[in-house]
Amino acid sequence: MKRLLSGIKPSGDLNIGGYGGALRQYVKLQHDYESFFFIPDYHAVTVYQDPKELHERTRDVAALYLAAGIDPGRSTIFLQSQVPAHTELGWLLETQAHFGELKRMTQFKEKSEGKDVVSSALFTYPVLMAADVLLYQATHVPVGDDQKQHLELTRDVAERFNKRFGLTFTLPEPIIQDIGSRIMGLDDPGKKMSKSNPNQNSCVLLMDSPDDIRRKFSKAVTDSEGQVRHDWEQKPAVSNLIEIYSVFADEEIAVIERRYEGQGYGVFKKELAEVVIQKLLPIQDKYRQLVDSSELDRILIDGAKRAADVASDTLLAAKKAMGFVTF
Ligand code: ATP
Ligand code: LTN
Repeated sequence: MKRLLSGIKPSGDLNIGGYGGALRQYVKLQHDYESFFFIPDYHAVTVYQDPKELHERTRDVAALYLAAGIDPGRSTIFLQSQVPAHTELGWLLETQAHFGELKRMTQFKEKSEGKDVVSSALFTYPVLMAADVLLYQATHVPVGDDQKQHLELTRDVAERFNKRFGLTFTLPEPIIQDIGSRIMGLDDPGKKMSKSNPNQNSCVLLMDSPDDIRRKFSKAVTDSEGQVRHDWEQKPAVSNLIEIYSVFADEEIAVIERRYEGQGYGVFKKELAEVVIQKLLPIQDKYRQLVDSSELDRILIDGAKRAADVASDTLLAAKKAMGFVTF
């Protein structure tokens, strides 16, 4: 049986990077896998989150999962903090993860750079992520390119555990798509479009108004060549915009290049904005209907129960394998 697990942190307003790298894939893949989509709220608090904002954003992400097309009848949707097995297995796995390998994690290096104080949870973050995945015996994990290293660590920790204590965990494979797995900032194609980037013009949010989306794309950096051509080496900014177009229109890069041949960046950027707006408007409408509904609560409560059933079996197996007294 193929099983999928993935999640988006409620650490900021969801942007089109998270949509292209993760959410869009979730919606497609749920038809081919038994799927678990969760909200890693415990991961979000590895850096400070205002309590009121965390509360709101957690509901926002859940509502956006549904609005984008995740079907709660087919897939299990839940909050990490509602299933205590995550932190319990996280602790057990910390005994198998090495200090040195955690120190090499690029996300930790990036997020801790230049900070006077860094939480120890930010450091052990990838081990909790390993627990998220391994608890469900996930065979596949759809993620953006930046999470590849964390999944390699997940596999290493699982392998180490299995060797030492007997076969307990399934080794998961990442699913990283060719196009859309690394959407870059509109102001700087050298930096990943990120929820945590303070520059407002750098990212388009899923809940941005049509006018904001038009303004942000019209300000996006390009180059002086004037040709809509995909070439990451020579033309990273334009290539990024073409990839966003491809993700939102569900069209091949070559088709887009041909359509805008000889047209310059002005027309291309305008039409790109419209493609994104057309995709987002229905998602935004559904989000508004769902975000404060009791239906959302019901889906999350039900999802946590279903998730806990699966997770508690794996946790028990891991505890037994390690020699804990269990009843
Ligand atoms: P933060 O910036 O707060 O760390 P994030 O956006 O990097 O947040 P998540 O929201 O948890 O982190 O990411 C959810 C998923 O979206 C992950 O699989 C991640 O790889 C993917 N993702 C995030 N940003 C991008 C991006 N710019 N391009 C493609 N995929 C992305
Ligand atoms: N680390 C991921 C979020 C995350 C995740 C997971 C993704 C936490 N646990 C399990 C996939 C599977 C991030 O920073 N985007």
